[in-house]
Amino acid sequence: MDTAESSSNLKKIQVQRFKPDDNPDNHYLNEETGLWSWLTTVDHKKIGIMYLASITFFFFVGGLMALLVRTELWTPAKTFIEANTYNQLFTLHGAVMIFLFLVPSVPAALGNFILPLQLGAKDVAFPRLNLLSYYLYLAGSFIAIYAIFSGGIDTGWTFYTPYSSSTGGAVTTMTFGVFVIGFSSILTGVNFITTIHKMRAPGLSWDKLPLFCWGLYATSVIQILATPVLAITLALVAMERILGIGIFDPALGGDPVLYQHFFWFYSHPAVYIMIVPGFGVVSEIISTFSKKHIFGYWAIALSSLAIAFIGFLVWGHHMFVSGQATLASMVFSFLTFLVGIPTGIKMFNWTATLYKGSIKLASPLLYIFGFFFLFLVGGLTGIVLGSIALDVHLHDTYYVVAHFHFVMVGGMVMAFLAGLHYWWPKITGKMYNETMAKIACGIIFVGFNVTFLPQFVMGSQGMPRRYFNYIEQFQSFHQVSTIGSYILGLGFLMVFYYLVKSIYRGEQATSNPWGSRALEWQISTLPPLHNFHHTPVIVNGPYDYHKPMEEFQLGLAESGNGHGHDADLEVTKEGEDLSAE
Ligand code: HEM
Ligand SMILES: [Cu+2]
Repeated sequence: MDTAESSSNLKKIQVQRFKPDDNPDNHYLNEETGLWSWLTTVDHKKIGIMYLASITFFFFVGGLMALLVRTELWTPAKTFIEANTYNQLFTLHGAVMIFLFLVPSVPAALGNFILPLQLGAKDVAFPRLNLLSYYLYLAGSFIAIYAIFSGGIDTGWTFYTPYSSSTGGAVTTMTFGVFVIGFSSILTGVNFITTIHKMRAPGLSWDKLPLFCWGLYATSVIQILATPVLAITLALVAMERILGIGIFDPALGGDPVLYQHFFWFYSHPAVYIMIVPGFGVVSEIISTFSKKHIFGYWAIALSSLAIAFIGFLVWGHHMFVSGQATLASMVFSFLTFLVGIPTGIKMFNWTATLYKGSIKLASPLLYIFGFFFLFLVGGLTGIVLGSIALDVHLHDTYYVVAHFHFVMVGGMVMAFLAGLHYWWPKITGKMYNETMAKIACGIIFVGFNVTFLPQFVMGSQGMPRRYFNYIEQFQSFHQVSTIGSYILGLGFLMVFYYLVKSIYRGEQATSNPWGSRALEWQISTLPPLHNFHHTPVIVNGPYDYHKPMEEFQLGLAESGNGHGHDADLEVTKEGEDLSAE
């Protein structure tokens, strides 16, 4: 066939093709067993799974708090909890969802598992640092949970001063927890950047790098540059509280607007920590399920970096009504609109990839379609909020709440679920119930819209966020929203149910159930402990669907030792003698 002919044109790399075994006896789950082997593992796959278990736990903790908040809002006055408890609940909901769930969700959980597999590496660059990151995350999370029981916090997840400098409760403990988690995030960023630079298999040039890796790369840059600012800011708040140094509190001679600058200098880029890796997941899934080369590879890869860069220049759009100079507001507003350009480029390229593809509407793609619709609404309402005149009216209303939930839940959580379904067979070796997955996706989509669409309406009519009481005019909106949140909760529970069930009862997954060309699907399921039996040599790109499948079965480097960049290897066709150098 012309398979061999086309690959023999590439004179540089020697390749022998072999099919991955579908059910090998030794894999990463049975080579080391027992609790201790998990707790001390430096295997990126197991660390990824530990993150996955942890974020799932915190997702349901945060979700429970959200349901309590929504239930309390059933009536305009007190329904069943005290106002103070209510303030603590929405604060913890926000803090848990952002710092304990969303920031580590795709990068630390899915990224850890998939990144080295996509690079053809046997692990991340610093495996022990990776384990340390996990324990820092866990330690920070426990400190944050401890804060709940030692007084609670009611400042909102933004910890705005001067309130956070003076209110009682466990603000210092909580900020310390977030500080520790911040280090986990920074170290993961360092690890991933080094891994992508240094651990790519021979032949895996930058133009063959999967777009998920590009997404993680852009995210890591933000994590390294922005997180330290948050850490210092929270340390300053703690110093103000403990030592009475006047930094942000006007009563002590400080400036509260300074706090807002510091906070949003991290937290706007942080929203991209939460969404850019999701973009990477979208690209992988779209290409796999439309069996087409991704349209505009470089446009998608570079727009992630562009978003990461512009994301550093727009923080002032959170401060249009904080007494910021009008000129500064205008500049921030203009720069905010610019974010729409690289994001629009991505949307265009994804749509163009689907166009005339042979689309298979499996559950991961269904979640991606949910992402498309919801993220589009989230992004466009962001442009609305970025217009100064409109934001003066909408600031701190339910419109903002709806906007960022469309982005964070409709965008990132949907992308996360899509990625989880997509890579689930590789991670667990099992197939979940596809019908249930489709139904759950539908329930989540409907529940989400019922919850958050009414919030745009009430917000634009003036319903403020974070209020315990409200005027009766808004009651029906709030009630619809509350019902929606139960539907949404049901959908998430269902996902949890069938995924966990699949581990025990699911059908055995083959090594490449989606027929993907990407490297992580070319190894056996479950992956071996060190991922690749031999160093793979990358000849084709991860989206080369125009080439026959046989070309994608793993090649092995002639003298691979797991680190090698053997430059002068030659290409041979299937079965040819490898020893002929
Ligand atoms: C990409 C992921 C995004 C996430 C995760 C996100 C998240 C958030 C969050 C959490 C807030 C609320 C801040 C608060 O507590 O007051 C917010 C507000 C805001 N977002 Fe986004 N956002 C994203 C994208 C965008 C985009 C694309 C734009 C504009 C192009 C945008 C513009 C704004 C503006 C102007 C506000 C301030 C609204 C106000 O305070 O009145 N956001 N966003
Ligand atoms: Cu922002």
